[in-house]
Amino acid sequence: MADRTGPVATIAAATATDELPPLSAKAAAPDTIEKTPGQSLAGAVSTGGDASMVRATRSFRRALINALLLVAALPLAGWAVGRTAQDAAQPQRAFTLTASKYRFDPPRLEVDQNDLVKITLKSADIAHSFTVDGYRIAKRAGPGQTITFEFRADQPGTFRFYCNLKQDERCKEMQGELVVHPK
Ligand SMILES: [Cu+2]
Repeated sequence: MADRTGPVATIAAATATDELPPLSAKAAAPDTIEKTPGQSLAGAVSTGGDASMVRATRSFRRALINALLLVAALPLAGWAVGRTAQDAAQPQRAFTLTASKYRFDPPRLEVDQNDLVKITLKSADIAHSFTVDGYRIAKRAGPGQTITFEFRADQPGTFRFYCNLKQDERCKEMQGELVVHPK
């Protein structure tokens, strides 16, 4: 027994002492890293081979991206809720526009951006149209007819509206302004 425990104990002791130098070298390493700037620091970090360091960087990056996504998503969510509420609501701006030879009355419509605009267009005599190129709108009301249509005023700016019908030369003179105030 004593024969066996003896060598084992010595080996264990030897192993322990063998491991000491590397341990103390590692313990000294941080000092070395702090004292040596630049390249040797980068070398020490990469040869230090810290996979956990890389992992930490990745998870930090992921957390950062998540935070950014959240920040980006919040106003979007608010916008979506606001929009749904707006869509459900009744038209916010209603106008009755009379078109006659050769003018629109009233000649100026003012709304706020994102308003739902409802227009009732009455042709008092011959056929006329309400055309806004910027909004790709062209609605025709036949002679003596009244039509209704809606659109979302999503682009701010001042847009010319006019009658694009060719039946009467002077319809060209019919025009007005749609003013959409930015939000
Ligand atoms: Cu006209």
